[in-house]
Formats: sequence, C-alpha cells, structure tokens
Amino acid sequence: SSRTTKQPLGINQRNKFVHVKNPHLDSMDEDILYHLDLGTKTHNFPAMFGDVKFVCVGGSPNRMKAFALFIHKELGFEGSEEDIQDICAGTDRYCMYKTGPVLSISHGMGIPSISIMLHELIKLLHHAKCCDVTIIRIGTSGGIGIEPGSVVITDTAVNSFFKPQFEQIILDTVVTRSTELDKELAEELLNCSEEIREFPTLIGHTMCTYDFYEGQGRLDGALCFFSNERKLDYLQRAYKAGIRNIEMESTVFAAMCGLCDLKAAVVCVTLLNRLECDQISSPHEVLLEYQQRPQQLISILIKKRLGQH
Ligand code: R2B
Ligand code: URA
Repeated sequence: SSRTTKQPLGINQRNKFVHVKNPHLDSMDEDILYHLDLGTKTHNFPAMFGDVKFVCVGGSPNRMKAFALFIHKELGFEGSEEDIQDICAGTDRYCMYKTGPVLSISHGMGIPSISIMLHELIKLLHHAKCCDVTIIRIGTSGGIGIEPGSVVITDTAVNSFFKPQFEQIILDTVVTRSTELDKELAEELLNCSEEIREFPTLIGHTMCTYDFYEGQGRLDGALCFFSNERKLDYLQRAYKAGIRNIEMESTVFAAMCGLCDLKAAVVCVTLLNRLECDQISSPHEVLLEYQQRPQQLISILIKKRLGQH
C-alpha cells in the first residue's frame, strides 16, 4: 500500500556481513557442513548463496518447503516451481530451499537440533559472503492467555525462570548468553500485520523450554508429578511476567544470531491456550491454516523490503 515508506539502510547497517566468531576457522582449508551435506571445496558458496537476504527457519521440513513455494509464488520470482529442490538432499537431517534472495531451512525440534543447524547455516552465510541478512524463525507454540491462532512476535526470548538468558555448557563451564532480539524488526513485523486483519498479532515475551511435556507444565505426558494448581500458578506467573507463548528454540536462536550480527526475529502462531488445556485437539485443517499465518506475515515483510508493496 502507498502508506508504506521505504526505509533506506542507515550508514552502519549497510553491507553488514555475517560474522563468525571463531579464530580456528581461518586455518582450515576446507569446511565441511556435515549436517547440511555441503562443503567449501565441493560447493561454490558465494555463487550458490551470495545473494541471500532473508533466511527463514522452522521446525518441520514439509512446512519449510511449502514456505519456499509460497514465497516463490507470492513474490513472483522467476523460474518454475520444479526448480526449487532440496539443497540438502544428501542428508535427511535438515532440508533447505532457495527462491530468489530467500532461503528456507528446517531445524527440527528443540535447542540441540536448531543449534547444530545454526552453526552450519551461519558458517554457510559467512563463506558465501552474504551481507545485510535478516533471519526469522517461523513456528508453532503454545499460547498463554491469548486466543488460539494468534501470532506472537517475540520481543525477548526467556528461559523457564523467565530470564532473558541462554545457558550454553562449554567444556565444563556454564556460559550465559543474552537473548536480545532486534526490536526494530519486531515493530516492522507488527506493522506488516496491520495489513492482514484476519488474525490477532501481538508482541510479547516467548518462553523457551527443553521439553514439550513436563518442561512446559503439561499434565498429559508419560510423567507428571505436579498438580493442576501448580501448573496454573506457574503459567499465570509467566503471563504476569509478559510471556505470551511457549516454544522450544527461541533462546538459542536469539543468542547465536545476536553474537553473529544477524538481525533476527521469532514469529510463532499459538495452537492452543495453555490456561485452558494441554492437548492440541483442533482439526488438522485448522492447524494447517494456523501454520500459514506466520508465513503470510513474512511474505508481506519481504514484499515491502523488496519494494513490491
Ligand atoms: C514448537 O513446536 C515444536 C513442538 O511441538 C517445537 O519445535 C516448538 O518450538
Ligand atoms: N509447540 C510447543 O512447543 N508447545 C506447544 O504447546 C505447542 C507447540
């Protein structure tokens, strides 16, 4: 729409390369990204990925393929859909699709899975000499005190103690890292949501846990040794602390992207309201439609950034 003004990049935002923070990499004459089945001697990273400006990551391989096809169609990029093939077809750990300047990659479930993918993805972007990259996690989550189907744009990712921290165990020490996300990017995404009025979108804190069941205060796992009262007390305290949804990757995503100078955002749809229930019981079609909501938001962001809006 004409209401949108294009914002030129500021001086210090221009040509920002993706920074790896590892002095050992310089002395390696080849870098094999094992879990992506790509390597610097077997693949020409600058030719394959040098033009990437948007990286979208999400848990499910099928959803990330659907996202690439959706963006291809929405943005009207050249080439046929059949040309969009899994770049990581040599491994079934993760999948990766590229259309125009958009890279779509799956990360599996949980902190260890996304963290392995991010190490290799960030090195890929670095070897490819990509600059001014925006990275967004699109995902699902459990909502707290909000209508199912709402989309939460994360301002701060917090741990199970409601702290904006990620603790990485390195050798035998616990290293605490900040989980700050890009506030401007979150606002930009919220502005994009004003163009789609079909579902509620809000900015809030996102809690990241190490488990889906006991770790998210569910009463319906194979193990549970707490009462419904203690569950509700915990979730209500989380709500009072500003937390609006729970998922399983945001803290390490925010910490790693922050350290590597990547502008990062987390956009998750909520599948249920955890103050009401634990089981995800909505029909399949409803859940599928919910999962397209973050994708719609990102497609508006990309359109605006590429001046197509
Ligand atoms: C959201 O959904 C998955 C669990 O169902 C997990 O990857 C997450 O963060
Ligand atoms: N993903 C989560 O991590 N939790 C939920 O409740 C739903 C999706």
